[in-house]
Amino acid sequence: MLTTVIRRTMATGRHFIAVCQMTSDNDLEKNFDIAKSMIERAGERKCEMVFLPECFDFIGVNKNEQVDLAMTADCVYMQRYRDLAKKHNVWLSLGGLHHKDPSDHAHPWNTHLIIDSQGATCVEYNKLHLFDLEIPGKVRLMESEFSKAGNEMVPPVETPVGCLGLSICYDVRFPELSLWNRQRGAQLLSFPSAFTLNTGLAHWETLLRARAIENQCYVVAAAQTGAHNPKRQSYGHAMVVDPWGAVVAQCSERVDMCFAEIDLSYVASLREMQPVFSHRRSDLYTLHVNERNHETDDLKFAEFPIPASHIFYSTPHSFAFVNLKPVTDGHVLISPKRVVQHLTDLTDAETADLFIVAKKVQAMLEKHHNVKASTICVQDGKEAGQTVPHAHVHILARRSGDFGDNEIYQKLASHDKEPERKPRSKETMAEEAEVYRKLM
Ligand code: AMW
Repeated sequence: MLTTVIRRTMATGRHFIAVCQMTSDNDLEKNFDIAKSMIERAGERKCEMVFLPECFDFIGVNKNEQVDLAMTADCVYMQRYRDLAKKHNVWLSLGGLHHKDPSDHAHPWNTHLIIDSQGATCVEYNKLHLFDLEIPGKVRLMESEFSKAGNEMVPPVETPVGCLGLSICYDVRFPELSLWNRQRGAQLLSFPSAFTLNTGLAHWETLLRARAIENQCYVVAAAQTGAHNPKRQSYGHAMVVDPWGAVVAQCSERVDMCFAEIDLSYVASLREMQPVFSHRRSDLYTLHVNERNHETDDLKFAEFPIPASHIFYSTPHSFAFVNLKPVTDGHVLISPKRVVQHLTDLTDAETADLFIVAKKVQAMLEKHHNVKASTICVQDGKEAGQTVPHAHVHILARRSGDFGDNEIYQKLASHDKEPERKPRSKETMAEEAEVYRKLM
C-alpha cells in the first residue's frame, strides 16, 4: 500500500473546496461523466480540492457485481480522474473506490484515495470498519460480503486546504479514528459516504457535527443520494461542518455540489480559545493505537546503537529486534524507544504499546518456529539479572525439554557473560530480522 510519499508544507489561510453528491449506479461511464462535470465546475470556481463520495466509481446491483467491477488504482478508468486533477489543477478526495487486490480478486478493499494536482496518489486509506447492518424489513447491507477491511491506521495527509484525516462513511461512528487523526495533526476530517436512508435520517448530521466539535476540525462529507437500484438508497445531505459544529454548506437530496471556505486560522484560534486537548486526563485514560512505523530508524538499546537492519517491527513507542546472543532459536527483544531502565519509568501508553507489540511478536515467533510455548520475561533491574539498563521484554520460543527443569531463568541471567557464547555477526542478525520483518 502507498503511504504519503512527499512531506508537504503546511497549508495556512483560507481555501475553497467543492463537495459532490452523486447517485452512482452500475454504469461506470455515466458516473464518470457526472463526476467529470462536477470537477470541471469546481475548477472554474477556483476550488483547490474536490471531494467525491464513497462509491464514486459505481454501485453494483448485487454483491457479485460489486466484486466483478472492482478495479485497481492505476487502471485506465482511474487514470481519467488523474488527468482531470491535472487539467483543472485540483486535488481530489476519491472516497470509496472498489479497489481490487491483485492477489485476492474476490475481496476488494474500500479505498479512499487522495490524488494531487499532478495526478499522483498521495495516500490510500482502506476502510477499517465495514458496514454490516440488517434492520428487518427496512435495510440489509452486508459490506463484508463484498469488501475486506483494511488493517492499518493511515496518518493524515498535508493537502493545499489543510492537514486532512481520511475515513469512509461508517467510520464516522468510531470516534477513536477521528481523535487519532486530530492527535496526529488533522485540521479537516473527511467522511466520503453512501449512508443508508434510515441511518442517515437518524444519525448523519449528529455524527458529523459531533466529530467536528470534539476534534475542533472541519468535517467534509461528500455523499451518495437517492435510489441506486431497486434495493439500495442513500440519504444524501453532503455537508461541510466547521470546527465549532456549524453546518456551513449542505446539499439537499439531489445530484448536486456544495462549496465551502476552509479557514485554517479559525481552526487555530478556536483551539487556542478552548484548549480541550490540553484538558484531557491522560493520567486516567489513553487512546492506544496499534500503529506500525514504516520508517526504519536506527535506535539505541541503552548506549548500544541497533542498526535498522536488526529491527523487524516498530511502532511510535516500541521496537522489536533480534538478539546478539540468543539463548534459544527464536529469542528476540522488545524495547521502548525511549531509553529508560525500568518498566515503572514508562508512561501508560508506552507500557500498553510495549506489551501489545510483545504479544504480536510472540504470535509470529510461535508460528514461524512451529512451537506452542514461549517464555516472556523482563529482568527489571540489576539484581533481577538485567545486564543492559534499558527496559526490554525477552520473548523466547520454547520446545519440550529445552531447559531441563525450566532452568531458563538462570540461563537468561548468565548467558550474556558466558565466554563460550560469542556475539553473532551483524549479517546473521540482519538475515534473521529480514525473515521476521516479512512475517510481521
Ligand atoms: W538482560 O540480561 O539485560 O535481561 O538482557 C539483555 C539482552 O540483550 C541479552 O539477551 C543480550 O544478548 C542482548 N543484547 C545485548 N546487546 C545487544 C545488541 N547490541 N543487540 C542485540 N541484543 C543485545
